[in-house]
Amino acid sequence: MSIAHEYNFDGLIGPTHNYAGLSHGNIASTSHKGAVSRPREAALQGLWKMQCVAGLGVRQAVLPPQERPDLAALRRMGFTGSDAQVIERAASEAPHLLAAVYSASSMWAANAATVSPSADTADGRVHFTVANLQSHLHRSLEAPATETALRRIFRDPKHFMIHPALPATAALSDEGAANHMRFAAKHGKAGVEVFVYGRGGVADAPMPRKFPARQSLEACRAIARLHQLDPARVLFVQQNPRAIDRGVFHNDVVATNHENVLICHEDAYVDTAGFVANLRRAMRKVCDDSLHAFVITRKKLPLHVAVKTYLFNSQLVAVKNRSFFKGLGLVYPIECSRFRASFMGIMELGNRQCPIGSVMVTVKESMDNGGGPACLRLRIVLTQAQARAMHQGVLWSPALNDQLVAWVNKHYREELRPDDLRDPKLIREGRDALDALTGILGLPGLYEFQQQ
Ligand code: SUG
Repeated sequence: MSIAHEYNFDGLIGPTHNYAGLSHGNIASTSHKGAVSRPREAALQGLWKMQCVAGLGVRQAVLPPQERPDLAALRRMGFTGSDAQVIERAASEAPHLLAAVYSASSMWAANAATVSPSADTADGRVHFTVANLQSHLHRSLEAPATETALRRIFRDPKHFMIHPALPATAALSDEGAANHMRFAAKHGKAGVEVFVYGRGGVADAPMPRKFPARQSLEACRAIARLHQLDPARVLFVQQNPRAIDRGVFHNDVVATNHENVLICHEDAYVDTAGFVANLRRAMRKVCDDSLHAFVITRKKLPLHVAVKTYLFNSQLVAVKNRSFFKGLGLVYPIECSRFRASFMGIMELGNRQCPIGSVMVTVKESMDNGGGPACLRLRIVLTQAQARAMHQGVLWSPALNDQLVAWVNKHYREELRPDDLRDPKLIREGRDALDALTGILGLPGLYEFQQQ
C-alpha cells in the first residue's frame, strides 16, 4: 500500500454567480429564481470555506471557474452578430438560454467528474470520467471545459487517465462524484466504490414521479468499466425515488462518507438497511475492515428538513490539526444550526470508536442555488508521487488565498440582477478576471478566449 491523501478540489465561484431557477428538482434553485445574487460575497464564502478546511489539516486545492457567458454555445444555437448582438438577441428572444450560458454552475465541483484512486484501478492510475451533466442545459455546457482543466492539472499519463464525458444522452446521464462514494480502511488501500443511480435498474423498479432522476445505472456501469474497477469491489445502489421527489437530486444531499464511515438518511435508498448490510459485508471481505454507519432516521430528522438544511452535504474530513480535535470533522452549513432537528442530528453523530467533531461554515450564496459545502468540492485521493506530478499552481496555501481574495475583490461585482445579464460589459469583466486568474494559478492559455 502506498500512502495516499485526500485532496479537496473546490470550484472557485465564478464572477457571474446568479439565481436563474434553472434546476428543476432542486428546490433551492427554483425557489430563488430571480433573486439578487452577490457574486463577490459568494466567492469569498467559498474561499473562506477552503481556508477552514485547510486549517483542519486537509489538503486543499482549487478548480478554476469556466468562462461565462458561453458565447460559443449561443452561437451554436443560432444567435449571430457581434458578441454584444448575440447577447442582446438571446436576451430578447430566449432569456432562458441566456441564463443557461451565464450560469456559474461549475462551482459545484462534486459534479465535475467521478474519480477512482489508483488503489482501486487495474492499471494503477487515477481515473477520471468527466460528467456529461446532460439532465440540464446549463450544466451540460460544463463538460468540455472541465475536461480541458483536468487535463491541464493532471497531465502525466503515467499517473492519470482522463476519460471524456459519456455520450450526452438520457441513457447515460451522469452527474459525477455527487453520486459516488468510496470506502476503504485507509485512502491508500483498495476500497469499495459505491455508485448511486436514480433510474435504469430492473424494469419494475419504482421511479420518481415529480422530479427527474439524474443518474442512470448504465452510466454508473460504464464508469466502473472505464476505471477498470474490480466488480467484486463495486456496489450499485438505487436512490429512493420518493426522496428524489422531495428534492434529493443527488446522493450527496442525503449521504456523506469518509474512509470507513458512512452517514446517511434512512430514506436515502430504495433499501437503505440492505445497502448498509451489503456495504458492511463488502468492507469486511475486501478491505478487512468494519464499517461505521450512522443512519439518521426520519423520525429524528424529517427528509424535508435534511434537504432544507443540507446536513448530509457536510464534508466529512480527517482532522489533522490536533489542537482542534482528534478524529473526523463534519464541516456543516450554518443553515443546520437554525433547525433543531438538523443540529441535534450533528450533535448525536459519532461514538467512542469513531468520534466526530463539527465545524460550521457559511456558503449561503451557493446554498440558495442548492449547493452546500460538499457540492463545492471534488475529492481526489493521490499518492505522494501523484501529488508531485499534478500541476502545483492550484494547491491551496495562505499566500494563494490572499491572492485570490484580492483578485475577487478587484474583479467581482457586488450584486447581479437577472437583467444585468444583458449588459455586454459583463463579457469583458469576466474575461479580464479569468485572464488574471490564469496568471495566479500558473495556467496560461487555459481559456478559449485567450487563444484568439
Ligand atoms: O445542479 N444548482 C446545481 C446544484 C448542484 C449541487 N451539487 C451537488 N449536490 N453535488 C444543480 O442543481 C442552480 C443554478 C440556477 O438555478 O441558477 C444549479 O445549477
